[in-house]
Amino acid sequence: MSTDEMLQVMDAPGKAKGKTPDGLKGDDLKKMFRAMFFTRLFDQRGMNLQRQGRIGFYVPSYGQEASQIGAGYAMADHDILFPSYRVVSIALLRGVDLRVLFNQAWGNAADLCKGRQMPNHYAIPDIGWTSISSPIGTQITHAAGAARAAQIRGEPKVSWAWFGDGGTSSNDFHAGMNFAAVWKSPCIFMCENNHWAISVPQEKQSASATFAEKAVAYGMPGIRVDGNDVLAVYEACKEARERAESGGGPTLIETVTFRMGPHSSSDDPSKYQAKELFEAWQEKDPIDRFRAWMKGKRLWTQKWEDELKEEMLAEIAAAVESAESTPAPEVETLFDDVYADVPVMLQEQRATLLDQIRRSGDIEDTGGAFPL
Ligand SMILES: Cc1ncc(C[n+]2csc(CCOP(=O)(O)OP(=O)(O)O)c2C)c(N)n1
Ligand SMILES: [Mg+2]
Repeated sequence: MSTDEMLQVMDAPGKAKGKTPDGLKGDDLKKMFRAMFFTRLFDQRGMNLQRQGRIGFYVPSYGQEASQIGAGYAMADHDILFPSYRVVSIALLRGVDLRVLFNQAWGNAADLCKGRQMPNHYAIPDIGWTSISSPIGTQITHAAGAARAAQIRGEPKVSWAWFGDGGTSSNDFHAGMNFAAVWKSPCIFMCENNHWAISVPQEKQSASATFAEKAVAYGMPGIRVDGNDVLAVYEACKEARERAESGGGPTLIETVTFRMGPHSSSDDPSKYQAKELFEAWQEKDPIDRFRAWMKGKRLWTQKWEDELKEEMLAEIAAAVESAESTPAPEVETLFDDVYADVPVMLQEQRATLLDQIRRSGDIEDTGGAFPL
């Protein structure tokens, strides 16, 4: 397939265009739908919590559920993940306890990141999920390095990096793509082309006709896939993973999708995005398309979805309650984990801070939303 064609299994309304990818049974398809649907509900709750002033920041992935779950379903449990801040879906697909995710949103004492990362910047070692890197594109080189390390050690792991259309403008995109291609390392580069880098449209980001074609110059396959078609994304990713595992080297996959929401809870796309554009993409909502396809195969009923929704909302509510009622980390933990022996200067700062808290009762809560 050339890099300007687009792989599709479903057509836009959700009718079959190609055949169902090999190896996917009814249960697999239901699990994929479940994870996409769960992600939408989780994101809605995350945004609401931010609007209610209960968490400081949230990044939704509205519209990108198929682009992510198609990849998530193609990966092995032992693979190494370098997601972006816009990916929570794969944690949901992998059955991560929701308290892990909401503890992170609150940055409370039970948070695996100990309250030191922005919300949505998860680190989940149990599933090979490395800490989210905020500077755009940096996870691309991390993934290429981890893939090379796995190759040297002879481990059958594949490394996956997620980044956006904007991420392809970073230095790290060049360095990571080049490095992985030269060494033929087992790395899959998932470029989620959601058409926006905050308010910068895709056409102001790159002069290439497609993002997939950038792969050609590095010497690796570039696949362009309908990112709102979960089966097409799965097919492309499964093939890329087989290639990576068998020594065939890296692949760049461009999933053509759309950010059907704000960049983050601090953004308002109505300031820069035409309403018509959003409406046109709403017609291609990946969950609606997959639902229609599943219905055609008699794998979906309204009753099943209603039951799923009830069960998921209850699970979310319980995790929110648990995270919100867990206290913040002790202030002195701020000084832990960097040095085995805390240097004198930091010991002094810690003493000053604790003294201030003793005298004033607490530290000042600066509150407010994050800027990005
Ligand atoms: C090096 C760097 N520059 C700028 C930013 C601010 N920033 C945060 S997200 C973002 C847009 C990224 O767009 P894209 O890569 O398309 O990913 P998307 O947010 O659309 O998923 C920018 C510019 C940053 N985090 N890091
Ligand atoms: Mg983008």
